[in-house]
Amino acid sequence: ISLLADLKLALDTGFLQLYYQPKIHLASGRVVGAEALLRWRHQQNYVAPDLFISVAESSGLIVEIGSWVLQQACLQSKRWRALIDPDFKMAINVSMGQLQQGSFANEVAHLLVDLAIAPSALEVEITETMAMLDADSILPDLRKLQQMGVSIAIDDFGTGFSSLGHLQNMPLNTLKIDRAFVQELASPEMASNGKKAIADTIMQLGSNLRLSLVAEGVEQQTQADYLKQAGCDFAQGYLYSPALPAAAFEQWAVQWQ
Ligand code: G
Ligand code: G
Ligand code: MN
Ligand code: NA
Repeated sequence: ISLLADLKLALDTGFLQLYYQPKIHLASGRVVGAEALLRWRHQQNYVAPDLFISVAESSGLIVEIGSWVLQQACLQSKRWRALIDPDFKMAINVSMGQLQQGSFANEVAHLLVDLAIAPSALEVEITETMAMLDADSILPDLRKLQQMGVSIAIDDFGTGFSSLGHLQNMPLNTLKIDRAFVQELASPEMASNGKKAIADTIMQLGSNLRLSLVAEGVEQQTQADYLKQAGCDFAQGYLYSPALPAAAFEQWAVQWQ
């Protein structure tokens, strides 16, 4: 049996799961959201997301998987608005293949109405590469999403090739600073470190463009301290928690607050 056939079966039989990694508001220390991350348990083991997501993308199955992710993540966000924070926001990762269908924004709109969920409960993460390589085919959907109140974030920012002029024309709410630039913020050599300069520059850019800033891959308190004083709004990483199944996330959030 091929990996693709197994993946289809996993989607149909409930072996795909969403895990949730908390997002912390640095100024208040509160849990204000999460990123939903797919996990596939296959014959007792977890398959690496990068592997099965690329299989899903090249086969087109990502469209169906993406619809399932969207619905699960929205339902969870609604629940956590009641249970954890009234402004809770859930971020989902969206692949090019989903946006190129041209019907993603409509799908989101219908789902939010059907489930009675506020658009501000959802954030859509696209990669910098997607945004730059194929902007024309995805911009109309991104504009619709933003107009209805869904946030748009650029993931892994700093690793792609952004044209700044282009960035300014995109419907955007959030920049997620790639963990490569966050990791060295705590090193002793950081004053002379080029990666720190890039992190600082991204934060300056985000602030000038009035975007909110999320740092990914925060593992040490010294990194969080630096990010907070530099004006970064939110942080995500192993310092707080890895991605967790829904029940474990709830337990974590209750004892965190
Ligand atoms: O936890 P981590 O190894 O899960 O994630 C690996 C990569 O898989 C990340 O780049 C993330 O963006 C991607 N990914 C995780 N969940 C999803 C999903 O639901 N949809 C898409 N398109 N990508 C995802
Ligand atoms: O969508 P994105 O490419 O940002 O996916 C997040 C990835 O980063 C996932 O694979 C997740 O498991 C991983 N991750 C989350 N927090 C940390 C962290 O603090 N350190 C490292 N090294 N990886 C992390
Ligand atoms: Mn992401
Ligand atoms: Na990322």
